[in-house]
Amino acid sequence: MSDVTLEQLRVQIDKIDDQLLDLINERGLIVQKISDLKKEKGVDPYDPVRERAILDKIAERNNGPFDTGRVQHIFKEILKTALSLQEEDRRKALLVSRKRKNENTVVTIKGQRIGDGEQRLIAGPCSVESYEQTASVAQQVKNHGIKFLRGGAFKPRTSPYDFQGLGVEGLKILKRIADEYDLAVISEIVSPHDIELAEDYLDVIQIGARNMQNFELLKAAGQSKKPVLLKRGLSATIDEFMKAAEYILYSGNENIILCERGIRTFERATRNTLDISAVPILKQETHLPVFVDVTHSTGRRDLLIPTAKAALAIGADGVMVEVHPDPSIALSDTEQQMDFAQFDEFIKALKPSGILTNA
Ligand SMILES: [Mn+2]
Repeated sequence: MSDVTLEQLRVQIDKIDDQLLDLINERGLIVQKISDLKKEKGVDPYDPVRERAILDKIAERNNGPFDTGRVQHIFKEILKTALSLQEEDRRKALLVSRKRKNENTVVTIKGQRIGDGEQRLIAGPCSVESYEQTASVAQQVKNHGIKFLRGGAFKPRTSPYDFQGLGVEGLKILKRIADEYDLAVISEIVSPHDIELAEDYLDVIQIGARNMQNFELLKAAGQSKKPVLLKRGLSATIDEFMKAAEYILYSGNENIILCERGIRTFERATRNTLDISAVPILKQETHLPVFVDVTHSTGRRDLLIPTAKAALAIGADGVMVEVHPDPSIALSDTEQQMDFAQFDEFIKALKPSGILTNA
C-alpha cells in the first residue's frame, strides 16, 4: 500500500520537475527577447536594480517551507543562467569564432599560405642589429627553404635601459633583405601611428604580447591591408586573446595569425609557461591560423626542439623561433636564440614532424 503512495508521489515530483524545466527555459527565451530589445536601444542587458527587485519580491512572497535565503539562492542561479545564455550569444557572434565561419582562414603572404594545413616556420633574429647580421640570418633561413623572416625593429623592453631597436632604420633593413632574398618579413609595430609606415616595409605586422590589449593599435592594424601576427599577452586568458583578435577583424582585417607565446605562472624553470593546450582550443574556437613561439615561451635554448615538436603534434599551423649569428653577443634574448649550427639541428629534428621548409 505504502509503495503505491510512494510511486504516486514520485509521479507528482516528475510532473513538477517537467514544469520547472519548461518554465526555466521559457523564462530564458523571454530574457533573450528582453536583451535583444535592450541591444537595439544600446542598453547593457545586465540590470542589477531589476535583479534586486526580483529577489525582494521573492522574499515577500515566500511562505516556506524553505527559508528565504535558500529560495533566493535558487533564483539567483536561475538569473545567472539566463545571463550566461546572453554571454554565449555574444561569443557565438564573435567574428573570429568558428560558429561564425566554419572554414579555416588561410592567410596568403607573398604567395605563401599560412593556415592551409601545412605547418610552417618563421625564423629570424630577436632584433635587427645591422644589415650584415640580419642578412646572414636571412641566408640561413633561405638555405633551409623557409620563406618567413622575423626581426625586431621596435623593441618593447622591460627596462628602458635595454636596447630599444633600430626603429625605422630596422624596417628599411628588413625591406632590403626581403627584396634581395625573396623572403616575407615580419616585425613588431608598437604605435598606431607607425602602421601606415610599416605597410611600406613589411609583409606581416606583428603585435607583441605587451600590446595585445593596446586597443588603438589593434584597430589601426585592423584598418591595414597587411596580415597581422597577434601574440597572446603574458597574462591574457584565451577569451581575452580572442577578443583582441576580434578588434582587428571587426576593424576590417581578416588576415590574422594567432601566436601562443607562453603565459606568466608561478613556474620559474621556464621564462613563461607554454600553454600548449591553447593551440587546439584556439583551433576549435576560431577559424584563424595558430602559431607557437617556442623562443619566448621557454626562454631556453635546450627546450626549443621538444616544444616545437609538441606544437606541431598538437596541430599548430607553424612555429616561430629566433636565430642569431652569435647569440652570446646579441643585443637582446641572448639566452634563447640559436646559432646557425643549432638552427641546422633544429630543422633536422623537426623535419620528420612534417614541418614544411622548402615549399
Ligand atoms: Mn626575442
